[in-house]
Amino acid sequence: MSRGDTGGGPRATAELWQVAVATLDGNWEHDHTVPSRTLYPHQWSWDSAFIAIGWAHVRPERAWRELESLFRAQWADGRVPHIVFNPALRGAAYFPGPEFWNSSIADGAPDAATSGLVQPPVHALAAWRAYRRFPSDAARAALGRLYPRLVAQQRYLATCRDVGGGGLACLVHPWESGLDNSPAWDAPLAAVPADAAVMRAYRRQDTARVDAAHRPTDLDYARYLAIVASYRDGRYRDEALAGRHPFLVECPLVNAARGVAEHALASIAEVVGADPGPHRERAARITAALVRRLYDPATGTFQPRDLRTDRLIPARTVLGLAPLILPDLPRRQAGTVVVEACSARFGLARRMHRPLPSHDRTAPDFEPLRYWRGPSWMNINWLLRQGLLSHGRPELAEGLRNSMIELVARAGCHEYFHPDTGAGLGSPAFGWTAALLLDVLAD
Ligand code: 2M8
Repeated sequence: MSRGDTGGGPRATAELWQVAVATLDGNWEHDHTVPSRTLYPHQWSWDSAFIAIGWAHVRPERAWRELESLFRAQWADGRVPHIVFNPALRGAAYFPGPEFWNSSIADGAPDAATSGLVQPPVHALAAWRAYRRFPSDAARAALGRLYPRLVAQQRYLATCRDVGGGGLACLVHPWESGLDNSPAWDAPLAAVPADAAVMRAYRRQDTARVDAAHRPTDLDYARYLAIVASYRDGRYRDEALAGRHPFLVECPLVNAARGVAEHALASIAEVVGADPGPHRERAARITAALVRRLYDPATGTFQPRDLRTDRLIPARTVLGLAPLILPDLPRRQAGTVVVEACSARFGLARRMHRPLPSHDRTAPDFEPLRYWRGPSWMNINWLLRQGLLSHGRPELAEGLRNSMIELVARAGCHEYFHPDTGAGLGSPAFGWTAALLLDVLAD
C-alpha cells in the first residue's frame, strides 16, 4: 500500500477522508468537538487533544480553538479537568453530570462546571503537531498563549500528584487513565468498598444508549462514584491523598505521556522564545523514573504500581506498551516492549489483520466486546505507531497503519472495535477515531 492510499485506491481514500471530516464537523460544538453526540456530549480532555491533531489537517483554526477552550477551564493549581460541561445541556445528557462533581467547592476551580480529575496529558504533543502541520502566524500566537498553560499542566502532575515520591504522577481514579475499566485496575478497585445496588439511586445514561455488555458494570460504576465522592468531599485537594484516598496508582501511559509532553514542550519553547533545556531534563527524569518504578524485567513490559500495596499490578494490558512512545526509552526496554507487542498477546506484525487489542488476548479476563477489556481503539494504536516510528521500526508501524485504516474503512468511525471481527462498537461517529484516521491517511 502506498502512502496516503487506503489500499482501495485514491477514490476510496478520498471517500474515507470525507467521512472523517463530516464526522468531525457533525461533532463540532461552538468552540470544541464532542467525542460523541449521544454518549459524550461535553468536552473531554484527551479527546480534544487527539481531535485537534485531526482538525490540524482540515481546519487548523479549529485545532487551536479546541485546545484553547479546554485550557480556559484549567484550574488554578494547573490541573486540566477531564470533562468541561456544556452549560447549555440538561443534566440528563451525561452521568455523572455537573451536580455530582460540584467542582465549585474546590479552591481555584474555574467558573465553568468541570470534573475534578485529569486525563493523559497528550495536549503538548497535539499542539506541537498542529503547529508543525501549518506553522502560520496565528498558530505561533496560539502556541505562545498555550505554552504557560501546558507548563502548568505538567507542573501539577509533577508536584501535587507525586504521591509516591519517586518522580511519577499518581492517578486517583481509573477515569484518569482514559482506559476506564482496564483489567489493570481490577485489583486496586477490588479494595474500594462499594455495592452495585447503590446504582439504583442513579440513572446511567451510557447503558440507555449502547449495549450494557459493552460497557463497565454497575459494580464498576458504584466504585467509580465512591472514589469521586471521596475526592470531592476533600474538595479535590491533593495534600493528604496518601493513606486516605481509596485508589492511588502510577500508570505507564499517563507518565509516558508526561515525558512525551516535555519533549514537545522543548520544541515549542524554541518557537516561543523560552528555554528548552529544563524540558529536556524533565523528560529524561520521567523516563528514568518510569524504568525504575514500573518496568518489570521478568515480563519485559511496564506495569502500573498500586501505591496502596506498593506492588506492580500483574495484568498485562496495552498500558504496559505505552512507554514506547518515549523517544528516549532505553534500547533494552524498547526492545522487550516490541517483543511483548509482537507476542500472541497483542499480535503486532508487519502484515497484521487487526490493530492491537486493549488487553492481552490470551488472558482469561479478555473480553472482546467490553470497552477497555479487549476491544481495539484508534488512539492507543495511533500512539503506539508513533512509538514504533521513533524507535526505528517503520515496517511494524506501516503494518499497524494499514490495519487501522482498513478497520475504519470497513466499520466506520466507531468508538472501539471488536479486536477479531473488526465490528464497530460503542458510539458511531466518534471524534478521535475520525481525527486520527485523518492523521494516518495524511502521513
Ligand atoms: C470514556 O470515559 C468516560 C468517563 O471519562 C465514560 O466512560 O463516560 C473513556 O473511553 C475515556 O478515555 C474518554 O476520554 C471518554 C470520552 O470519549 O469516554
